[in-house]
Amino acid sequence: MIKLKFNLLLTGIAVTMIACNGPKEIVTSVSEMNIDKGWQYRKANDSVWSSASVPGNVHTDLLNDRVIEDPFYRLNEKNQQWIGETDWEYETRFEVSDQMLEEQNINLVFEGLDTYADVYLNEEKILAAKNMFRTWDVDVRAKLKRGQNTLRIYFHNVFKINRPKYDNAEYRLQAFRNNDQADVKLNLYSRKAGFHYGWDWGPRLITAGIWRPIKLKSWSDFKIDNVFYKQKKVTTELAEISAEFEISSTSETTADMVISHEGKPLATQMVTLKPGANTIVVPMKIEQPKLWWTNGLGEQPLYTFETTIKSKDGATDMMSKRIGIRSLEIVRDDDEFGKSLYVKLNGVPVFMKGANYIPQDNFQNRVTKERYEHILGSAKEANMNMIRVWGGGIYEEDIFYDLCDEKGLLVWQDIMFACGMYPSDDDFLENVRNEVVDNVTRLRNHPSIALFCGNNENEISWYSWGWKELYEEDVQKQYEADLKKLFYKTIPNAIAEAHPDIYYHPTSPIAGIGDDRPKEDGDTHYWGVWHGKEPFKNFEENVSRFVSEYGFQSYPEFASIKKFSIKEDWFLESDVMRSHQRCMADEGKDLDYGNRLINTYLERNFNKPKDFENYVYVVQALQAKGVKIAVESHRRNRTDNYCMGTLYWQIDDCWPAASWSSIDYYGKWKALHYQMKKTYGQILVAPLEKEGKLIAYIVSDELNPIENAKISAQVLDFEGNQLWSKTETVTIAPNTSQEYLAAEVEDLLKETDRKSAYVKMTVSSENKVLSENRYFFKKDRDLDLPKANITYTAKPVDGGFEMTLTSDKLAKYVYIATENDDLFLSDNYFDMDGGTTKVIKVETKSEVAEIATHIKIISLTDSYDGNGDAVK
Ligand code: BMA
Repeated sequence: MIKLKFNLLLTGIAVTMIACNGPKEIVTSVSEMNIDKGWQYRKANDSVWSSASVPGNVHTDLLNDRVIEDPFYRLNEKNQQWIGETDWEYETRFEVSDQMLEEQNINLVFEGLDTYADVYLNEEKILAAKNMFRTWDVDVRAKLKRGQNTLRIYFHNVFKINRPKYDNAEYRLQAFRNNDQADVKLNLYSRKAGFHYGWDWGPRLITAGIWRPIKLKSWSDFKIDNVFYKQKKVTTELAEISAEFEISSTSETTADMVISHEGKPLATQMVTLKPGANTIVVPMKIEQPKLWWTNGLGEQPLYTFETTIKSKDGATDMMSKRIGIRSLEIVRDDDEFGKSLYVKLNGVPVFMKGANYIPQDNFQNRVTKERYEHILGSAKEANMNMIRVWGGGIYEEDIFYDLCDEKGLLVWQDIMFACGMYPSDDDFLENVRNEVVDNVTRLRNHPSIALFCGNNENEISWYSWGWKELYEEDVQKQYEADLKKLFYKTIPNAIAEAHPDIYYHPTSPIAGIGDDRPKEDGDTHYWGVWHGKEPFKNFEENVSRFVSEYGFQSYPEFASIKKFSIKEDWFLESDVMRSHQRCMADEGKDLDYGNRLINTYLERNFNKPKDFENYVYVVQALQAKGVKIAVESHRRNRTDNYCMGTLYWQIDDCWPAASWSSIDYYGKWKALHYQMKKTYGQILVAPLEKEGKLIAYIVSDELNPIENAKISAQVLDFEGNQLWSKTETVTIAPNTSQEYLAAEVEDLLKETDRKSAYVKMTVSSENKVLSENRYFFKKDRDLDLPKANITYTAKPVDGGFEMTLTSDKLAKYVYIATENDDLFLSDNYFDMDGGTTKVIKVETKSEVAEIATHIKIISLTDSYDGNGDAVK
């Protein structure tokens, strides 16, 4: 038997075991070789090969080769459509040693092929892959040669394969269309990320290639294939865990199995393995476990369990996995309002604050660890505790879930289906079943995984978007039966195979979708604001048990726009700006639909910005304003577990464009993200004007009461004079929302009027401000805002500098603009009361003097002069 160096299989990135005990010399009979070198690619059957990067895709290879230009720049995407309509080939050579050939098992494992790929080993076809989300594991022992072997992968263009399926179908399938490409429906037949075909925030770039690693795995004797640490019962006293292993063995053998944590054995068992697949269950008990909590409620302790299995004759394998110990339940109880949908973590109902997440790039190989760290770190920073991995993208990389585990972010994981009708023939169902088992097995040990959801909007689209009416009754019945097969049978059964106890949500939204289910049952997507042009105020009347989607668009800041466009593009109707705005109507014919929606709201709320640069600034303020109203309503309504979650659409972008995101493609926080950091705080003071009264609600996500807290309300004029004030000492009730202070608006405005004053509310405890909010009685457009003069001083501090801003008068949406990428501000787009100062921490490696040359500080009144023509 060949003994190779210890090859650690990890889900975690931090290896507790190694950190605690120092590197160990462990041998295992399983070896792994990455096939990532020497790759070449070519247009199918071309004579010339060029070098390729693996993992990667054909677009980034062509870009490296300078065959194409940056697809995100200006209109480049338009003339790159041929790439997706072409067949491509990839090839490499790798060496196989005599030693390896002596192993009893040798497999090639393809972790991600996009999408229809015929794989040839030494010119013999070994695989016809047809699902980018699956892992393909092929026994190649008999096909490998001593010395050099050739691996060639032929990628068929998806249209060629899908077209006959589409043409020969019994009935036509529908898909959400947001660009002018009718063939987007063809994609329903392939298991490939929906957004590759374009979405209402993303370009149409149909990739092909080896998008995840290829590994050659060899072993003799036995191999641990995977483990599931099933948490049977978790309390603060005891965690009862059943460690369930799948082990492949080549012969009948007995071995010692030891599971340890930080070098200390937790469970030891003698196991008897039979040839083939074995399931071994090891019960484990952990006394006084440190429980895993979501961001804001506690720590995220993670346990790395290391399992070693060793037979008498010295064969060894080991596996290391990191888990978090917690109990998690999705509560779906009938109650006085309908049927709940909330997370109970370690026995406590927890309100979910978060966002929807889309892939961070059209080209997955460009999403570095740093980019994951930035987006998920920003989610944590903005006090989120849940991220929804939306169904039109990808099952994310391991690093994504590792970071969610570390940051206390629960994951609402969609299965990859979105906004479409899908086929349900046996071959398709079997393909999906395998995809689901692969991915649930990969993800099930992460404490961050909260639930699996069958799809995004596949039912609402059928029942409420007019699709059902397109068909005769018999087809309607057939399709409804097909939909049930896929989302109520195949998928939940596949999930249960790998993770029997997790909650499965068949579709999002599940409530109010036009079928016969009640409105108050589970989650809703509320798009009355935006698509429905309803006023922001309507967010207040459209609160459901869990609002899993809603949002409002904005543009990236001007410095970001400059990166993908040139001066002549800087107006809304330019070809470039239109092309970077994908929210369209009438199958892509109405290019100005998205911008018109923005402008409808802009005109309702703000003065007309004087130029394009100010336009993008004001639109960010507009987005922040709208979503703030939504989140405050959702959080105010958490009393009695009525509304227990809010996930705005969307945290990130896959390319630079107008979209609903709170962080742009280049990683810059928009006004919305800064706003969410405040509005998602553990304590929120949320004012509401109702029936002549201004009411202060305090929402607390804390699990303990806060005694002796102070709530104060001040009426201020725009010069900073206090016209009225009231302070009360209160106990803030835990994990709920309550009304604490109420005043007649008439009394508040005795000495002033709605246009000239506002109410500032502050909640503090032990001299620490817990939440601060301002309530304006009129829309920004109708306020008598003075021109504010803002000055600043700066002093170097560790890691950057500190800016102290002073404003003589009320300044709204104070925006510190800079073109420097290496710069992160602790706050931006904030309000300043008249005659006050505010300190901002600026993280940067640059010198103050350098930044000072191009920093620009403006507030709302600088954005208009009455003659603006940016909004048309
Ligand atoms: C939701 C999402 C996406 C879409 C967004 C904005 O319904 O599920 O399909 O991008 O709306 O329109």
